[in-house]
Amino acid sequence: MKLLLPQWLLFATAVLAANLLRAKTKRNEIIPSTPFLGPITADFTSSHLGLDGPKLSAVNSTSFDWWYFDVVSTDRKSSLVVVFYTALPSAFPFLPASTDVTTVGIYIGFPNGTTTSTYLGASEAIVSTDAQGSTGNFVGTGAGWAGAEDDSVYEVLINSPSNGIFGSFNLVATAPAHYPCGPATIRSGQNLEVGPNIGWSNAVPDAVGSVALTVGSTKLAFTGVAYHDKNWSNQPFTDNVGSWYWGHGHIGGYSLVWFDFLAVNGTEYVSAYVSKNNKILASSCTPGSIKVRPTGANADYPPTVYTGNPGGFSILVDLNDGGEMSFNVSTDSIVAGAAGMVYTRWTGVLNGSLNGGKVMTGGAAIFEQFKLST
Ligand SMILES: *[C@@H]1O[C@H](CO)[C@@H](O)[C@H](O)[C@H]1NC(C)=O
Ligand SMILES: *[C@@H]1O[C@H](CO)[C@@H](O)[C@H](O)[C@H]1NC(C)=O
Ligand SMILES: *[C@@H]1O[C@H](CO)[C@@H](O)[C@H](O)[C@H]1NC(C)=O
Ligand SMILES: *[C@@H]1O[C@H](CO)[C@@H](O)[C@H](O)[C@H]1NC(C)=O
Ligand SMILES: *[C@@H]1O[C@H](CO)[C@@H](O)[C@H](O)[C@H]1NC(C)=O
Ligand SMILES: CC(=O)N[C@H]1CO[C@H](CO)[C@@H](O)[C@@H]1O
Repeated sequence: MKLLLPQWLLFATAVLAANLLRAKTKRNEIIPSTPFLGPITADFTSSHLGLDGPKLSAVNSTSFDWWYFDVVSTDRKSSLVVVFYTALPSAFPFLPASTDVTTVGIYIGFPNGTTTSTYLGASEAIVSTDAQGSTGNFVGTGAGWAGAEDDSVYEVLINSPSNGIFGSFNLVATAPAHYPCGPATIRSGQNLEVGPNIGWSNAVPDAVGSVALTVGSTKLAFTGVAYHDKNWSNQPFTDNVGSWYWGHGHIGGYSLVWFDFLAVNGTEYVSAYVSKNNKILASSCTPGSIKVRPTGANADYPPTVYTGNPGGFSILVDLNDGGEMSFNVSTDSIVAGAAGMVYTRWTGVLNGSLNGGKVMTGGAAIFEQFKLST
């Protein structure tokens, strides 16, 4: 029997169903600027929703959760990194001394080589999760972000009169989201630990980024290779990280994200990601699926706190179809860092080659190294 329902009723039912689903997928969380006193829990398992949402039940003084956005200009001369931290220095020691859990970090690389870092303390953070995307307001800083529910576009806004920083940073995704061990779409129940107790989800592995900022009397406007992810843990960062190499870049239509790290006991953990034309070619945490090693000067592996900064990195990635990609990146400009070079972030040139074929040159990358072992 055929049910004959008026068009308007069908439409109304569809709208109602969509709204019910929305109400279910939308969640608001308020993260105070003071730490929670007591034990918290971290979410290390994916569900079909909430990829970019808060991952801690609350933030205490030994846990962290943050949202990271970056972009390097196509000519690699300018860069911008904005991190929305919910963490104290007792959990992530590379933060400036502060008693605020909710802090925005703004790191700017100007075309003349000058770099600046600015930290803004928020009175609280309000983060709402909508399906796989999120939107955050770090109250009182004038800074926040807004993301689409499918992670396809993000916008970071800064309006900080006290620091003279105003403007926007837009990201239009060109590569599908992923978790440490696979595409974000495949299934729920994936392990979100990129290494023991270090959670990672990568909502935007690659994007076209557009920056329009005013910093004091300087106008900084550029487009480039952009990215957004988040990290979290229920334990202090240095309890679990011996060293790590992380970075992302774009070359010849390929989007690359690398992660290769050593736990404090020396065990290596990796995550490989390559996509092209919005199609994932590699997304794996299988040991050996990616190998990142320092090159040039100070290419000692494993690195220690005493090792100088390397000249670059070589990155070998196994593709799902059995092929292999080789990339080299050079440490051209330091855009952020901590004393003693235990932490350094660079921008540089990315070259790449598929199955030993013609070398594609002149890509842009932004990448970092932590080396905390003695
Ligand atoms: C924070 O939570 C973790 C995980 O439950 C717990 O081990 C730790 O002791 C807590 N830290 C503080 C300072 O209460
Ligand atoms: C580089 O550019 C920044 C931003 O415009 C400016 O503040 C700084 O003075 C410049 N530095 C030099 C050495 O010209
Ligand atoms: C290092 O720690 C991890 C996680 O606790 C464990 O699985 C691994 O076996 C340890 N490796 C060594 C060499 O002790
Ligand atoms: C990339 O290729 C260019 C052109 O061949 C070369 O000059 C440069 O050194 C290469 N950079 C890296 C990181 O391999
Ligand atoms: C990377 O550098 C290595 C060592 O110099 C070289 O063998 C390889 O061909 C390079 N690959 C690319 C894509 O530049
Ligand atoms: C893989 C990973 O953990 N990535 C992020 C973790 O935090 C650092 C520091 O903010 C970011 O640079 C990484 O993108």
